[in-house]
Amino acid sequence: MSDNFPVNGMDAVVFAVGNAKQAAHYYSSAFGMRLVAYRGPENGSRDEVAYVLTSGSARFEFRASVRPGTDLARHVAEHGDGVIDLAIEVPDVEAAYTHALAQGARGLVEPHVLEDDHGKVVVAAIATYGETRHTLVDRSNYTGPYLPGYAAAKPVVAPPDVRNGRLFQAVDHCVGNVELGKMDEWVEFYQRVMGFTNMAEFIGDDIATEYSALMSKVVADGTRKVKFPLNEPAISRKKSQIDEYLEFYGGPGVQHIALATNDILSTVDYMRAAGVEFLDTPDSYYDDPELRARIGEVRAPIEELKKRRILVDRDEDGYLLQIFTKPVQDRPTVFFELIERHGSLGFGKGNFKALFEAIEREQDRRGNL
Ligand code: TYF
Ligand code: FE
Repeated sequence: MSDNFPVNGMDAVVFAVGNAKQAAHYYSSAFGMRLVAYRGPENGSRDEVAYVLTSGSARFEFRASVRPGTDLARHVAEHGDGVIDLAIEVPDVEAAYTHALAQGARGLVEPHVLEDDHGKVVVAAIATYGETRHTLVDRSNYTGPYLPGYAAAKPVVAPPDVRNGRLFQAVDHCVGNVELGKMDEWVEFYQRVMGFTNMAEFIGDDIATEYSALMSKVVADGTRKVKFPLNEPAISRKKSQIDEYLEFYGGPGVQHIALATNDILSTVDYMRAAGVEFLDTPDSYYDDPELRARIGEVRAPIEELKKRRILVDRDEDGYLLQIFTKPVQDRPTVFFELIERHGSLGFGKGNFKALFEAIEREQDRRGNL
């Protein structure tokens, strides 16, 4: 099968925030990330600062405006802290961009070359849901810390004292929330523009009306390195968690970023000790004999998972361990997932009920009707 839109993987998750200096500290101290690059007034960026942090192959950039009246300042005023760009690494930016536009994508930045002493990077950008974009990046001829215009930076805190000195090693998937009735349009967008295909896991009407108040489908590239679940609200008794997001974010946007770890137990311990809040799971989840029978043997005793509120799911390919943070900014919008996969390619279908009940308890605490 010919691939009109080959991808190498996620390049970066770019956040617009009110205070990038403090965000860089939080993601260093609580997520164990390593500051690698900086851009700001000191090196010719008049209006914006940017801090770039990595953990394995995962790369986050935090951008903030240093003066009023910029588009970044407007974005943060409107949406709060959030994700503005899911940048994708591609082998040929020009070809990917041309194909995307021919398939009806809206171009935001024409392909162009950025250059400095470390080499060349080719970038372009297309629009996706809400104000979110996909920058397309080819950094195969570049050796600098991030992009031309960014200077190498020194870590702000010591690396976490865990195996490999990091808490996670990759971005597993990035989830978008879109408006009621729009999920299928965006699924179709990724199929048409990027040649992505539907993965088996989805939340349809049946599950939605029973307890989740959302519908969800997953699209992925052929190699499954880039996975984008898409959610839309479903009509339900109470306000859907997706409606709550859309209201507080002010439109569609990125809901959660899942981070792949190979030691979820020590990662959760570290992040909790650093002050990150995770969704709670009732004891009944772990004491349920049906769950115990279904998940069988996993690499850690159930008691250890229960202590940390880590969820388990098993399917025909294997199992996964996962846990979700509470929203990480003032608005009930963006949150993170930690996921440790042992064969399973899924998203924790067996946990949807327990997870959505936990999210709803948090919604109730915020006064959701
Ligand atoms: O990415 C997923 O599909 C899982 C489950 O609002 C999920 O992490 C789906 C929707 C949602 C929260 C989690
Ligand atoms: Fe997820």
